[in-house]
Amino acid sequence: MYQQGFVSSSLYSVINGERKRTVVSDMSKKLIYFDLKAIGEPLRYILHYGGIQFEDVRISYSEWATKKKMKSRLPFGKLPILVDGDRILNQSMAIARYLGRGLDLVPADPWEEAAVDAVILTLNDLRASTSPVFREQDAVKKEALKKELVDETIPFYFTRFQNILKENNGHIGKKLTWADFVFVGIIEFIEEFVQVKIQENYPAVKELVNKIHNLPGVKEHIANRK
Ligand SMILES: N[C@@H](CCC(=O)N[C@@H](CS)C(=O)NCC(=O)O)C(=O)O
Repeated sequence: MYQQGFVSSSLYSVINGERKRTVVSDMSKKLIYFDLKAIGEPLRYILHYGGIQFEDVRISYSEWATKKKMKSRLPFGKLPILVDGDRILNQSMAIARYLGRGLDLVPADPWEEAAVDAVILTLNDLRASTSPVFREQDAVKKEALKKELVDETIPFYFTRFQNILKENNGHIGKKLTWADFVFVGIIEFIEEFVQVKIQENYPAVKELVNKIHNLPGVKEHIANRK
């Protein structure tokens, strides 16, 4: 699961070397991502909720574009990554589950564990289906794609997600899990990415968003973020 060894000499030193000028602490955990919410923000929510000391490293696009060496030495050339001591983990969902395990945010029951995974993987299917809307350059075609998303795709998924929340007392699983944080963060990402409103049409979703936003650690993070 962990990229141990892979990073111990090359990547780890590059990541740290790149940031040496700005590092002000000796925290062993770093979340490295762009200066965006997108798929990084749910990880920040979990880290802040857990009271985990970490360095929230934000890479600017200009930095990314000019530092090809950094990209080439990442496990798969993409962000976010979590640096934990001398180990590096890529893939935001894997990072969320890893952080969640340390915070008792992964269901103990294997079926429950898989069930929350399934919801998040399904939400990620929906997220992937929003990319054509974002990328389309032709205004008329873009509008048609967005209409299909708003009229068909989002209702298809979100009536089902809402039922899951209702069955579980407002959570994705039987209790608060890593999946709740990711669910909220990814919905916010979709809303911003393709300029759609989801929360206002699905009260159980909005309730979960409010619940996560008001958790200790997350609340302060949101109050302080740009
Ligand atoms: N499935 C991956 C997606 C990673 C990904 O595509 N990251 C994008 C930013 S959201 C990236 O690094 N883009 C820069 C590039 O590809 O050069 C995850 O969830 O971590």
